Amino acid sequence: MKRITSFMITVIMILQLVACNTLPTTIDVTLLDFKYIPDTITVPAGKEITLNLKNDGFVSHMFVIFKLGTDAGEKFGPEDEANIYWQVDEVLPGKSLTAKFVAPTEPGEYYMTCGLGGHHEVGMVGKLIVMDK
Ligand SMILES: [Cu+2]
Repeated sequence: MKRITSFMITVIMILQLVACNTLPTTIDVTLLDFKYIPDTITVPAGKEITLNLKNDGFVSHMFVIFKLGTDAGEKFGPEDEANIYWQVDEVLPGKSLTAKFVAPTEPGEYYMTCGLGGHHEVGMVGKLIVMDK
């Protein structure tokens, strides 16, 4: 019984290791009016992330990641600038863009939104989940 238990623990540890190592560093996100698909992305902490953004909407969109523990509150505005971790300024409608950023080293759930006029307010938000490598 003890042998089976330690075997199971080993299997679980290996599975966790495999799961962690397979966290993607290339992410595809489609921008629509007014949402991100997917709206939750998971990346490994501290790794360089390649973000492929495709705007299938009729208006421009941004991709803004906030610092841990901050969000845009009710309304996105200039007062939020200090809380921005990283951003893509603008993806024009019908266009694609690839950008790279280094994921935060601190694991957690980071708030994402679109900083263009009123998009945050109509729910163009998402979540970046940073996991320990
Ligand atoms: Cu937008």
